Amino acid sequence: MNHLGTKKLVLLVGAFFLFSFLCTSAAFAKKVVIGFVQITPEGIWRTANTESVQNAAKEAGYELILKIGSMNYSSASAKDTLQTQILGMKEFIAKRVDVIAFTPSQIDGWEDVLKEAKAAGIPVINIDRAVNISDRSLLVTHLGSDMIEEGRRAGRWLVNYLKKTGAMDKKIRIVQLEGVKGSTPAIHRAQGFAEIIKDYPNLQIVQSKPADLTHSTGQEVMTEFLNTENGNIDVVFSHNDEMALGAIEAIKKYGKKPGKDIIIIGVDAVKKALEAIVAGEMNATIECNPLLGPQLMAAVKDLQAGKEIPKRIVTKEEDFDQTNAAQALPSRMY
Ligand code: GYE
Repeated sequence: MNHLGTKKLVLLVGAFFLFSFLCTSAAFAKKVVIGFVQITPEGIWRTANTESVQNAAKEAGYELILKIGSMNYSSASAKDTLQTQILGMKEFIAKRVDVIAFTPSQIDGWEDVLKEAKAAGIPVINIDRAVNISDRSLLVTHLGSDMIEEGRRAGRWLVNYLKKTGAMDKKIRIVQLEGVKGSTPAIHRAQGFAEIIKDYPNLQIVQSKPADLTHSTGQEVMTEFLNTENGNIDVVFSHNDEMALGAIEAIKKYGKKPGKDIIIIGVDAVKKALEAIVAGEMNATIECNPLLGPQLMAAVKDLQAGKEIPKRIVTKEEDFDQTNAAQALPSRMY
């Protein structure tokens, strides 16, 4: 080969390598697309959760398509919300997104659509609320809180508090503000709480009803409880802080002192609940961390890299009361 021929060959090989480098480099690589089936926002927690997922996707350089359940999320519209969510997942399957992330509005009813996703070869990550399915291979992983344990933590907190304040020899009348009917937080938190208090016959749940995880319904249902029980209530166990904050208003309107006349326990540990604890109007909140975005994106990254992912990733959480709420307040983002 003469000198010119060698030069041409070097150039050609160089161009080939440059081309293949560009094709695999970030600039030319196809963006990973994540379809996220979310629940209609019911309060501060959900908004913080959605934003965490959106921000983390942006940071990771992934495209995120968001589908929310329906316009209104309540026990009355639970079936519709579930149907809208399932349709959202079907759309993602038809679109052939790279990964589907979802949080179920209802615990049951997911097996068929998850089978469709599996058949289409689309990996599905369940975040936040767990689902009831018989075939765990339909999910890559479940990332989120252990909500049965959250219920137990609330029960344990109450038992310790009653022991500490010397009230354990009395009959304790508890009312429960439940989450949306058929939803994981409602089912699991009630289950965990009941498991703990069953060992103490003086602790009795006298009223329990869904208040749909919202502030306004929490207030409404608490007013109803106060009226039917003639104010004779010692403890409110609320499946989230939003409803607990609504209950605080109902108790004040009824003429009683929340946090003093009636013990109030919530779940989530949102800023407003920590403030209510510091103000002495609420007694405890069981943290449920909504900031799942970074962990979700880390799982997607591992998935893309073909790494093994644990079938269950449980988020780390704390309990807050008078002893530590003020300390946590300045860094609470939501
Ligand atoms: O506790 C509540 C929201 O699914 C864990 O949903 C979440 C719950 C959270 O309505 O505030």
